[in-house]
Amino acid sequence: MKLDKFIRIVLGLLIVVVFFIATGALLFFTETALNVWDRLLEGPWILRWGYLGAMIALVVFAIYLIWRLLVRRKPPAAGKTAAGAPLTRDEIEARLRDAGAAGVDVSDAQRELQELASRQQAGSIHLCFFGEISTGKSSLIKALVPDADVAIDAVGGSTSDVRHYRWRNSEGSEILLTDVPGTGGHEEGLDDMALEEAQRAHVVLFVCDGDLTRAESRSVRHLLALDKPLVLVMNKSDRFSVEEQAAILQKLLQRIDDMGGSLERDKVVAVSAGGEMDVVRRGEGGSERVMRSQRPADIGVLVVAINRLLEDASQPLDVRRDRAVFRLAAEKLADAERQYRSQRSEQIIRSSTRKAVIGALAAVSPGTDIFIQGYIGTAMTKELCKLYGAAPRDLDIEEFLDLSQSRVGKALPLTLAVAGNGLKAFPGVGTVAGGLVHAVAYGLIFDALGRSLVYTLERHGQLVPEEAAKQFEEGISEYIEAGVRRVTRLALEEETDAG
Ligand SMILES: Nc1nc2c(ncn2[C@@H]2O[C@H](COP(=O)(O)OP(=O)(O)OP(=O)(O)O)[C@@H](O)[C@H]2O)c(=O)[nH]1
Ligand SMILES: [Mg+2]
Repeated sequence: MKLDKFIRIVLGLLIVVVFFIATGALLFFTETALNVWDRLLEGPWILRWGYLGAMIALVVFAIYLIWRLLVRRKPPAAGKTAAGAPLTRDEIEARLRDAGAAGVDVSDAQRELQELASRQQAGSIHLCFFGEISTGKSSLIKALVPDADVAIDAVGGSTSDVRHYRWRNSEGSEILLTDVPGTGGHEEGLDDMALEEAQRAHVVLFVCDGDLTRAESRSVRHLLALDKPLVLVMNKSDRFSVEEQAAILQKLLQRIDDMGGSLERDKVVAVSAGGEMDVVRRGEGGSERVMRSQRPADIGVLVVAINRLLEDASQPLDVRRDRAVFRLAAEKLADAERQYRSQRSEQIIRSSTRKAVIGALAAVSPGTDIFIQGYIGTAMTKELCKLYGAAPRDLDIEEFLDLSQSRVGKALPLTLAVAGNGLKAFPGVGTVAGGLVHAVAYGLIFDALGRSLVYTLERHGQLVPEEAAKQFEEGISEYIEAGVRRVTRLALEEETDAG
């Protein structure tokens, strides 16, 4: 109670003091301003207006500085088009130029555009047969182009690369049929190879041999999302009765509908590519011989569906194909950018960790704060943010480093222990000196700081100080365990260099 009253008296006195100071300041400034104004009135008009102009400029500059300091900057749009908006050639080329200038390896994405250019020049229509392994894609091509040397096998995975076959339809147009490896096999990379080729084609013939499996549904959904003109081909229909075939086709149409796609009835067809089968021939005297024989093919409806699609002028096949390739190039660019960022961030973290270790080795009485909140911490944070296209305010950087610093205290004993053990585990290190243990510990903390920052930048695309510091706190023991050998080796290198 007493204390409460005391505080109130002190506050009262404080208000009185502030009142006097404020009144004094007001009188002082008013007098000075009036004085200046009187003198300005006596002087030439140019001086008056120049003075006023300078005052306004100062106020505007001060407001600008405060705005920069306090108002959060929006993360840069970094060339992202609004979701769903189709990319144009100019957009993708501009992105490639920017990324290339920044040091990203854009060759994969560039190759897509070159391939597109050469296909545009050749002017042929590309049809890609796409589907799960062993559904009969190669057999369908063989049925369309009987002279072609197509690999067909009952054992899945008979097609392991991309091949193009020339087919002349009844109209006399030259069409390129693309055979790709079936998806869902075990060999790595083949699914991607097939999907990329499907994206490059004008039309995709999705081959299945019954109702869609879960994986097939996923592929079809993906192709529909890419706005690919599709024909759904149910092959091996010889295994089903006419009624069963009708039921399967109905089911397929229903599935496309459920996916939110639309496919006309004549774009879902049941065919039989034929394929090969073993036939047992009985010779004279009861001897049996197994012969390979060709099943008769029945692909008339497929040919009709293809011809209709190519004749349909409402389907701007070239425009849709180009767009799909631009999107594919953009995906490849995004992959290259991810890879570039991961390599560059590793370099940045390593070099900052090295500086922290060198600093700690040189320090007389080391303390983590001089590193984390000091020059090395700020420089690393800025560099990593810049790499991820984040433009944080200086205040955010400071806040992140402050918050992280307050978490270091708790983690330091553990870090020192891990550093000590790490050094002991290294062959050839004799008695472990305290300074070296500290240097490894600080290096580890830096390493963890950099990695947690990269983790949050990857997720948020900008520096959210609380998030990044939380990630640092939660992940520090894991990062330290993972980095101990690397950082210890680095510290030992530096120590030998220095010694
Ligand atoms: N019953 C029947 N079997 C077929 C038909 N078409 C193909 N087959 C058989 O299905 C098997 C696979 O045929 P492929 O043409 O190699 O299949 P694919 O889709 O190219 O296979 P991958 O290249 O491995 O993905 C072979 O044993 C063919 O004989 C058909 O219409 N009916
Ligand atoms: Mg094949």
